[in-house]
Amino acid sequence: KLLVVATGNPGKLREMQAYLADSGWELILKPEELEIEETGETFAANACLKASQIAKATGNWAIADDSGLEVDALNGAPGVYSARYAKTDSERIARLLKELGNEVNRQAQFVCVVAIASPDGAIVLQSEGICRGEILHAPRGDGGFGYDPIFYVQELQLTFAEMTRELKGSISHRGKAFTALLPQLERIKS
Ligand code: ITT
Repeated sequence: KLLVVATGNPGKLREMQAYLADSGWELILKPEELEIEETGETFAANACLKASQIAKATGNWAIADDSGLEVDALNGAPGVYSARYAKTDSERIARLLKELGNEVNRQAQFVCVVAIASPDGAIVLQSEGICRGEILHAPRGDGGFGYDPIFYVQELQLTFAEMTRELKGSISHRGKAFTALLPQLERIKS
């Protein structure tokens, strides 16, 4: 069966494709001109909105990911506004570091909600993953995307940007959401 990957973010797309590679679904990319406005106030609402609307618009099954970084000392910001926080990844990182300043509480978490919609737009599956870490004072590493260079995982003593995709995927918010989702996605296919 065909599954439309409903994202316009190349970094996310690479990770989603890796998780779905052996799922047995035939992946197709979302048409670039199909853009869904994220009007929801939660990751779950936006993931469902994107999956549902892309499924309806293409007449196929669709999978969407809504994710972001919640910083404890900023009361959860940028949260669902992580993509809209600034124009480029380096400007997003610069803004976050400026807002956080010399705050000693650097605790934060990445959150990811993945949603699957059937061709009629009904949401049939949803899965959430959370990964806790700390915000560094300066970026480290050049892998990954988004806020990865400032997100440090104490247990591994590495930022997400210093990890291989496999290592990041074994502990990340997106990795956890997909690990829970894949067996159920398998069931829908058959
Ligand atoms: P789509 O909606 O088209 O999928 P988007 O980038 O707009 O792409 P979101 O609205 O879900 O997606 O925004 C998520 C933002 O959170 C993303 O742009 C990154 O800045 C950040 N983000 C999410 N997951 C991340 C990860 O694994 N590593 C680093 N940053 C991440």
